[in-house]
Amino acid sequence: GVSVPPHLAGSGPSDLGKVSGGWLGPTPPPKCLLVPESQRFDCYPERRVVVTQELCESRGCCFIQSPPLAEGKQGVPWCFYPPDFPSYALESLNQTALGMVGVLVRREKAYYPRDIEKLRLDVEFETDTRLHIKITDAANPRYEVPLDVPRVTKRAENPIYSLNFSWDPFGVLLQRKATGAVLLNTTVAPLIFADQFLQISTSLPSKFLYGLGEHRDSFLHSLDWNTLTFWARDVAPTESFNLYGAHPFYLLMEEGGNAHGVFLLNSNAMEVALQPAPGLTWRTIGGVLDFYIFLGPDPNMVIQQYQQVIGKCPHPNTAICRHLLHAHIPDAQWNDIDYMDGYRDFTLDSQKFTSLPSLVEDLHKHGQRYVMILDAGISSTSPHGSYWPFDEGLRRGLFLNTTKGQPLIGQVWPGFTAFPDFSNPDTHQWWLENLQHFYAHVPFDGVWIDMNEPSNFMDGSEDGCPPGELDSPPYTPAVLGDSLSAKTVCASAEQKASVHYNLHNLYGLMEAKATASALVRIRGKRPFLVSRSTFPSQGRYSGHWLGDNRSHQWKDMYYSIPGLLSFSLFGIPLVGADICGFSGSTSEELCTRWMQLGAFYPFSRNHNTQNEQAQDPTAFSPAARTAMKDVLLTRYSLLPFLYTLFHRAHLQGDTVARPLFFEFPRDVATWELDRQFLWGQSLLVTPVLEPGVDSVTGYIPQGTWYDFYTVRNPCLSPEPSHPCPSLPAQGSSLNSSGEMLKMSAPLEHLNLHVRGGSILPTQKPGTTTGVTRGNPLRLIVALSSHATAWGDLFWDDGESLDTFEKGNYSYVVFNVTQVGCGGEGRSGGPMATKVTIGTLSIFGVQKPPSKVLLNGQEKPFSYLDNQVWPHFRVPFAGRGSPC
Ligand SMILES: *[C@@H]1O[C@H](CO)[C@@H](O)[C@H](O)[C@H]1NC(C)=O
Ligand SMILES: *[C@@H]1O[C@H](CO)[C@@H](O)[C@H](O)[C@H]1NC(C)=O
Ligand SMILES: *[C@@H]1O[C@H](CO)[C@@H](O)[C@H](O)[C@H]1NC(C)=O
Ligand SMILES: *[C@@H]1O[C@H](CO)[C@@H](O)[C@H](O)[C@H]1NC(C)=O
Ligand SMILES: *[C@@H]1O[C@H](CO)[C@@H](O)[C@H](O)[C@H]1NC(C)=O
Ligand SMILES: *[C@@H]1O[C@H](CO)[C@@H](O)[C@H](O)[C@H]1NC(C)=O
Ligand SMILES: CC(=O)N[C@H]1CO[C@H](CO)[C@@H](O)[C@@H]1O
Repeated sequence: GVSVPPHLAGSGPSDLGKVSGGWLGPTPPPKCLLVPESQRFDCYPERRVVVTQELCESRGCCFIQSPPLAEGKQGVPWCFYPPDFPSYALESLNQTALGMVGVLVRREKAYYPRDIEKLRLDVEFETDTRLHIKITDAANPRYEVPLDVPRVTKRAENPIYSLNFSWDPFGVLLQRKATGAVLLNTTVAPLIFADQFLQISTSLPSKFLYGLGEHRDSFLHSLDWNTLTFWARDVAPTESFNLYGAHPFYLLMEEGGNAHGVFLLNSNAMEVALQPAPGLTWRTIGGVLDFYIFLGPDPNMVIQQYQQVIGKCPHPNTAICRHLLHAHIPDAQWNDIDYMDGYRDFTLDSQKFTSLPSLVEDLHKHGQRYVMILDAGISSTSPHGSYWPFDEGLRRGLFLNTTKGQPLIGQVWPGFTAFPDFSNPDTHQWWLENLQHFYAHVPFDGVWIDMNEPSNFMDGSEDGCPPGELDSPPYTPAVLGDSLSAKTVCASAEQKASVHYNLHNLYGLMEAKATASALVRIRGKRPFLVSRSTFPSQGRYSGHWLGDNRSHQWKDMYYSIPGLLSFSLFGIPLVGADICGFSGSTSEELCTRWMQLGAFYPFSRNHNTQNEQAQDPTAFSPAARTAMKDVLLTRYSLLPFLYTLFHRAHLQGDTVARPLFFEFPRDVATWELDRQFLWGQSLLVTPVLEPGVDSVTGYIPQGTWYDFYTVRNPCLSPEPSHPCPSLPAQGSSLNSSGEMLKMSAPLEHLNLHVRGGSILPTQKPGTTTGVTRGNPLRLIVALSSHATAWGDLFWDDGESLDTFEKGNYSYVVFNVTQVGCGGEGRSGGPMATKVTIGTLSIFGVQKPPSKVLLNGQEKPFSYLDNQVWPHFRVPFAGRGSPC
């Protein structure tokens, strides 16, 4: 049975003094003193109240005051759960086809209103590496996020985990069979499941925890009493605030290098409290507790398994290489809201932007693209008498309503605005029609959707928000502004699928879904879309830029790397920050360094605000301009490699920009690194992130690494010339035992290293992706210490829909062994003939070869400084040998 703590019997605000029976005064009860500080789970998380002994004891919790910390700092909670705090008990547990179903019963009320007495527990052993645990109200349906997770029909046969329950109090115990590591133990604190307060805590097997976005933080989160809040919010990225998107997913590294991930599928306002136990508490104010747990065992596999649930990104399109016009390497012109008439979506400023249609036509003639912004809010006032988007949206009833059934009016850039309800399928049709009308004038190639948290310059609406438990819930997570309606719409706003309270964090996802499908309908090609607000599964529809950061701060540039890596974990590989920063004025040094880093953002775009120092390459000195141009050309030369990484992301959920520990999970030294990252398995990027230096210290994991510039040098001339132009001296490869190295990094230089054992497909860069794509391939072979190397290439036309599904692509595997090298095309189709290998460079060859054969025929070659580059050019289709 449940043991009822004596101090709870008959407790109520009126008999506080009595029930405490000896609590008041200096000595807390022994059971409270028994709880070590790191294990104290917060019983009074309300941040706007300084908890007193009375308040704490009214909840039946232990109160031990510790010295106050600096303003805004959290520490050991003063009010925490005693070990015997009442929780649920597991009453029955029956087998089902996929797992188990159980009943949880609470016999003792907790302290939030509408405690749910009886819960249903569903456990599904979905795969050998994936477990699904759901806890919900046994009697009444509750809001659930409509994510179409592929159904599993067969119970996992040999799970690599074992699951046990504690019956009373109820708790989940999850272990990795191979190591016995306890991944979850939820008996560490009581389970609470009230209508608007759901809380579950667990111990963690280590302190190496990542994910939990969107936040501005180091990649590795601190577990030193750190609370992260999830509620989509428009604010300049700031440490410890809830930001634009919500991703309740974490990845954790276990001792020995295994990894697991946990995803809570819940869209309500939420927070996660981390503590040094190490422990974690999920606290959400609605929905259900719906967990997916991924057992890896390596971090790459965790992310792949996560994407089997939330979905993978679509096929890449060539838009992964966009750049601002005015740069010497224009690929795409973007427009912020300035192109609009009065900042109203789907309009054109008739003074300054009359020529936009012909500009776009001109861009297209030169193989360039045009991408414009759309804001979520639709102007509700029409200075010209009529404004179709609003008038028609109103007529069809497509906007968020107030509780009185009127469109909710807030304020954004155009002034008063209504907010489209993207949870309504009719809104998708109306959105498509709006885009079609605009496309008829301006044939855009992609869209970036902004202000879709949704952002509102007013709190709630022009009339505020009505009283009630949606806008003023019993518990409000630690959101910026202390209110759910801070700089957004009222939580009580009505939407087709539910109340905004449940849908807020899904707004950007639902808008992205509508926009991506409209783009496909209009253009018949792969959609190009980036969104500011995001939620799990967003990667299927859009990429993400990391918001509006500051041009004058070096730390903003650093934070873009943790941001990049976190979104890789979230299954949104198309991600990048505004290069050189958005607001504030940049400097030449910062902008040069940022261009170098930004050239390796999967989504690479320079974006500035108005009335600040220009920051495109032409705004700077010739030296800076050259450095910027060089690094952008380097990016373009790597397009085939990057494109192939995106293909693998689409196919199996691989990451593109990757933390070092994904490749070296057993090397603990890599677990904290977030000032460097990899492209795929094999290209290490070590940017300079501080002013006034000409060197950078970075970690070089164990193995052979080659300096990228020495590697590519002989191969970038238009035709291989013989003998090759002067080469840098030897020493371009290094064998690391896994160490921090100081590397030269003058302003014009970005450190890039190619991992031994890899083959990178590259191309001579052109001024646009289109021009680049027409050039023959140059294969860079970086031999391992065993003289082997491997690489692959995916190639198609870069924009048609479903090329992979239709088989209209080339996929070539390159494999170098000690006996020779070969390539194998795994599939064909008309695109296969388009791949031509122009140059091959083999790096790390210890002595000159006697001859080089191509399909049995001897070919001339050059050898210098451990590099061999045969001279030939071969159109490559299907099986055969390019070398
Ligand atoms: C488990 O089975 C028993 C006996 O058939 C039944 O009474 C109980 O309701 C079942 N519990 C659940 C959660 O289905
Ligand atoms: C969990 O249950 C399995 C059997 O399913 C058992 O082998 C294991 O020892 C149990 N673990 C714990 C911690 O009770
Ligand atoms: C789970 O946590 C409880 C409470 O802290 C503890 O007593 C128990 O030993 C833990 N179980 C395991 C298997 O770690
Ligand atoms: C909002 O109100 C309009 C009428 O003003 C109605 O047509 C529409 O269905 C309402 N939408 C929702 C989600 O209640
Ligand atoms: C295959 O791709 C090529 C290149 O874009 C295109 O011209 C052709 O129409 C495509 N064929 C099919 C069957 O889709
Ligand atoms: C490369 O070729 C060797 C020898 O044929 C083979 O053993 C190896 O599996 C191949 N590697 C890959 C990744 O295809
Ligand atoms: C500090 C700073 O520059 N903040 C700005 C960041 O960008 C937003 C726009 O989204 C501005 O409103 C902030 O003032």
